[in-house]
Amino acid sequence: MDEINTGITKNKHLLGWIAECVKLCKPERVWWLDGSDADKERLTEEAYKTGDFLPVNAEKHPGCHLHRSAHNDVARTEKLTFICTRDEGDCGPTNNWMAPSEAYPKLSSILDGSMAGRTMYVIPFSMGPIDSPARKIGVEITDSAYVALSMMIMTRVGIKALDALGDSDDFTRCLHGKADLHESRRFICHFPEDNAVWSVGSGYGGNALLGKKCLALRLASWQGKKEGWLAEHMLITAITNPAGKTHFVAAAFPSACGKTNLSMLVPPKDFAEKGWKVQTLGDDIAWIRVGEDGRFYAINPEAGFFGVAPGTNEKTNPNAMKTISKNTIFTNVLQRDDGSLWWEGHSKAPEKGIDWKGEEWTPEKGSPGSHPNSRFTAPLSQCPSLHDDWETPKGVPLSAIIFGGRRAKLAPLVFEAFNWQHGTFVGATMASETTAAATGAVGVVRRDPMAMLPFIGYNVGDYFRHWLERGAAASNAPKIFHVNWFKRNADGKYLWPGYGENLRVLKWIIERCDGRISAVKTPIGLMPRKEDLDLRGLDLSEDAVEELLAIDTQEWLAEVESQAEFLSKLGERVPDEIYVERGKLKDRLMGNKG
Ligand code: SAT
Ligand code: MN
Repeated sequence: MDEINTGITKNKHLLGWIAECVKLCKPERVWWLDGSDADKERLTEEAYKTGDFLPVNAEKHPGCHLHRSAHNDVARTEKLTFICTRDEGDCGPTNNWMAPSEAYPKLSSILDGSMAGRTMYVIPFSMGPIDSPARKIGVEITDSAYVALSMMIMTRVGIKALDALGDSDDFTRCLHGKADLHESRRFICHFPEDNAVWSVGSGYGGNALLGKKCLALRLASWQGKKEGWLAEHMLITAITNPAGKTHFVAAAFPSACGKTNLSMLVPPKDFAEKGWKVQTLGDDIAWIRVGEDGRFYAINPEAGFFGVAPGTNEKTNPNAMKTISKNTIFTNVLQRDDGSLWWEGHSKAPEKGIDWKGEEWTPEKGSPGSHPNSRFTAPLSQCPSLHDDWETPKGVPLSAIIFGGRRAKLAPLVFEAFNWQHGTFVGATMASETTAAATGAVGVVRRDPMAMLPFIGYNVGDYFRHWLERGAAASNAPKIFHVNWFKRNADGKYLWPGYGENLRVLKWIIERCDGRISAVKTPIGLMPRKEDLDLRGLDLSEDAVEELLAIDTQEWLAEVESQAEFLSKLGERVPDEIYVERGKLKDRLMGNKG
């Protein structure tokens, strides 16, 4: 059998596992990624041969490539995602469970011979800076050149990861095969007890770039529970005030709710003039440990952005536009006649083009030209707003954790939790309208604890317990807040302008962290008064501000009932503290002292 870059490791655990996978998948060739530029170039050529990459206008998009996925393979498929623990109780009610004894044979039979005539790429990678004590090594096997090249952007790949691994057996075994991409043969299976992920039948990001959601959230959350840290679906950003003081904050929003935009926020003009600065450290995942000083320290385990293209433009996110101006893989966007790329919300629609399905498109066609979950994959290092400490081994200290979602009603613009336990309850019961990042109905309100519903790799009750314990272990835990940029008025119009203006809310948040501004106690938490928010220069009516900060007691009482219904489905491991907080919220709403 043909082999490329053999001999780059002597690690017998790794060699033994690769030999097993070769025996099962029967590829024509094995290609070990060494992570060099030359390797990347050869692999890119290969991706053009296999059709994984399509050429784009190289003047407008230097170093960029277009990928079109199978039409049935455009988002994460949560229904086909499984946690395979020996005991079903450890998986818990929010995940699909499959016994390992069922999963291994089932996926083996699909993978058996599935790489015949194809290349098996072996990708050693690190999640987290190589020199960080928090980093984890994985090795992904895949038969997709698109996946291999995406991993080279999203993670730290090659010899450096192998060197970090040395002779150790401590790496995540990530086996990915496209097989025939048929949904009836698509499974994304996690084996936390074996530190392994097997994924078949999909080439889509979250299903196939196994370092991302599979390793860095589902398996990492399990490992974090055992080792005393948190793996969270959070962006990390740095906010510096005119006095030069920087606060790092992490924020958890569900997929496609603006984490990338918030992490790259550009301050409104008057804020920028005064010296406010926002810098980016990550847009999707944070690994958080309690430091010796009792603060929470966060690293971004990723090295790239896998962001939603539609809606991204010079106004909504100029930093993202610069980040993706070169060396970027675009998936399922539209191609104009001149080979340049376009998506809904990019700019004026072209008169015609080739849509994400590879078909001729005109605006009159009535279907989107780019898929609503079309994506860009770009290196973090290209982000103009990148913070200098983005790779600092011990991570950055967090002042605040922010939860948020899309809610047309109910949740006000911002509130602060009374304390860690209350904040954990706020995160545990948060809800959001669904988006195109996962298959299924869009726009339906669903509970999404800590924006982690699809990513908690173990029993959700144990996860809440872990949150409570981590907070208790930190003498200086961050303050917890909840935001909602998406509240609408009776006519269905957004009340808040969003984007750069969100800094006005972040300003209140960090002033709270500094103890420099007061808040009013309301039944749901601590809130700014109208005059506490810096809204100068913003064209917002008094009524709108009032609506944004309003709390409708009847709606909230209904919310508390709906929270109870949700919690009742989560099983016996939900800590009492969560129920206690719910009871207190209800009492406060009913006018009792909380
Ligand atoms: O799951 S992905 O990482 O592909 C995108 C998302 O849903 O956040
Ligand atoms: Mn995400």
